[in-house]
Amino acid sequence: MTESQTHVTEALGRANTVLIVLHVHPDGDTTGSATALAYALKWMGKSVTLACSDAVGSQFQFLLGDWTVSSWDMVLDQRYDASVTVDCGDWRRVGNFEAARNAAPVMINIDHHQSNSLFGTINWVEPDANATAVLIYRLLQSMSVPLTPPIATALYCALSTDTGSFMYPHTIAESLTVASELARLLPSLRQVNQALWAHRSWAQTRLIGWALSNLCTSPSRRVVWIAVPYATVLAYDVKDEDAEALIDWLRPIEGVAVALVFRELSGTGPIKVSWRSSQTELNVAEFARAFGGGGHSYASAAVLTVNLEQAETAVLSRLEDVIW
Ligand SMILES: [Mn+2]
Repeated sequence: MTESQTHVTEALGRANTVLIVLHVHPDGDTTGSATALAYALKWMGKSVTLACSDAVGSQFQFLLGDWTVSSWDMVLDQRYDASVTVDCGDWRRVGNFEAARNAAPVMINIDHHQSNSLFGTINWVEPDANATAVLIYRLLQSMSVPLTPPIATALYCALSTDTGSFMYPHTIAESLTVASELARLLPSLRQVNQALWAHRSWAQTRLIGWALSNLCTSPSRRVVWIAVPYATVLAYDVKDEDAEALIDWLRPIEGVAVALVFRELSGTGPIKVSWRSSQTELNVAEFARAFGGGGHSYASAAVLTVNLEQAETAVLSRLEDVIW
């Protein structure tokens, strides 16, 4: 057990009331990690509240089990013994950092992003872990919390989604070992895998079709990207999570080293830029950091307050110097 994990265990042991914070635009990892930790702390006799600035999407609702997630205004007047952020790479991902810091004297930051800015009072960050869920799994094991089916479901789904069903290039063998332990405890592995991977809406399918027919590439075809205007999002009537999945169709293209998606988040900007790298020597977290974002060496994102064209020019020109 690392020293940071010990600090987390001690701080959680002392707390009777805990606020668990999911990151903005919650994904499978933050939702599953938060839920599993909530069940564990409840089993330990603690009072637990979950908070997030955005609603958990329909795709990940089933992970929440008995839990509901409060919006920030619902918890603003409350005080807790400790707050825990799960899978938040920096303070902006917390959604309402001010509120989270004021909510408790201790802020525990549990995460696996290499670019984590260590904003907590206790920071447990392990970039080698494939998902924050792996850290929660280790934490629960060390605290001898029984892995009930809802906990196993939450952690398995978190790990499965953060590794692209264990197929992303950074997936390590430990993740499959953890997944195998968790899978044993699931009521139905088939059902969980179906819910996560064997389902795509018509809206998303049409958006993917549009994106693949409008791809842009650098002369060497080592860089590939798509720019999605807000009008297109409206025309295809797609949800945020539908558009998020686009990049997974770009990264595996033959010979591609870097894939990018530029997406207008509303009619007047800002622009979300997502990077994916299939080569270990190309650390896309550094590119994202140059634009105020962050992430992993293989997957990163930033939000730019410029228009779509300006975002493309600024981001792509940095890549032109390195690979084109
Ligand atoms: Mn994660």
